[in-house]
Amino acid sequence: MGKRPLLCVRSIPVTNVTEKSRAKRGQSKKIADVQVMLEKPAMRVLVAEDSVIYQRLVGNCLRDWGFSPIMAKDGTEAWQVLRRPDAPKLVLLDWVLPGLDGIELCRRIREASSEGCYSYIIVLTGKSGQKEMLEAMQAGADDYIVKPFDEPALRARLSVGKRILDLQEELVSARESMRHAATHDGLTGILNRREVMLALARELERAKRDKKPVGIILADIDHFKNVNDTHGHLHGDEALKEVAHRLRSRLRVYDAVGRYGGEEFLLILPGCDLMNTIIRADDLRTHIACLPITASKISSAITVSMGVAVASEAGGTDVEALLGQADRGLYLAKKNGRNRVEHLEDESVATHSRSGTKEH
Ligand code: GH3
Ligand code: MG
Ligand code: MG
Ligand code: MG
Repeated sequence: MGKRPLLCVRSIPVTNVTEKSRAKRGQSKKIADVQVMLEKPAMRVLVAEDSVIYQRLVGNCLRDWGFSPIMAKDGTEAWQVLRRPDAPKLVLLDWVLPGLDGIELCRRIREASSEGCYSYIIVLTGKSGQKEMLEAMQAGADDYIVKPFDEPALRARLSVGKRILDLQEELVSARESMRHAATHDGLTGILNRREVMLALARELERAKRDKKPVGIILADIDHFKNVNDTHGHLHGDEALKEVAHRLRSRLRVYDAVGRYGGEEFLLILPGCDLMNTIIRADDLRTHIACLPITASKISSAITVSMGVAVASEAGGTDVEALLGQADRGLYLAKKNGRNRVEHLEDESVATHSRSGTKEH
């Protein structure tokens, strides 16, 4: 295999066109812009290399092959880049480097690697012995190439690394989608029942520890059967999505909302005492009732009834007792005319309530 001269001016191949080179070839900017948007960004490669000659040689090769090189001239600089959250995953390490050497970098990368975050390491070195190769692989390298290298060989090994990293990215995103599907409601996108119950149990534990209250709201759409019967199930689905959206839009980051049942929602408001919980529930109720829900050219006026309950800062309230209290509040809200918020102290008749303008 013929060796290329160490330093040369390279032409940019068609597979790695930049906006500038496209313009040079007379393509219209508009088409180029669209293509740039569709192309996946070039994979970034960290190159730890102290020789200026090899830095330029490897850098030029990588750019020609559609990669985006990030150069580090010593081991310390390389490690700084690798510790960033957006560090390149494909890594090309010289062995002998000022500061940390390539083998130490391999060890550190492997020690620091977390789940779903694999780096593919190629050691590119002048050391040609089998013993050294074994040492590098045992330190965590995935591949080993001896300098001076053949370009096609380096390109081939880089494409293997890229293929493995692309595959890993697909697996991670498939796992994330599965995790999301298992914890979220498919229709509304909010937490599913199991997950919102787990969130509630967690919040109660935390509140007990921090001696803070937790408010909950059980919200149920009024006469939802009528909505389905009058406008069809598809409109009903859209209404459910919109109610979930309106509920979610008013939450703070540490609040949670989940689909508790068919047309019932559970909201968790950490740190909210009874008065705050009632005020926030009434704000949500108004936010849903104030504008009709429109989907597929059909508009329907949707209201919700709500029962609230609060686990006090003294602790000792369990999930079941809290939900039972909110459920009794909800029952009372329905009984008292719907589109309203109720809180029922114990099982007595003492109530706090807020209601909308119209009764149903
Ligand atoms: P109330 O004010 O007493 O709560 O009356 P309601 O009609 O809302 O209550 P009911 O329990 O009689 O009916 C609930 C309805 O919610 C019936 C059911 O078909 C509908 N529902 C539950 N889940 C879904 C869903 O995912 N999509 C649609 N479109 N409807 C649903
Ligand atoms: Mg070196
Ligand atoms: Mg219901
Ligand atoms: Mg209902």
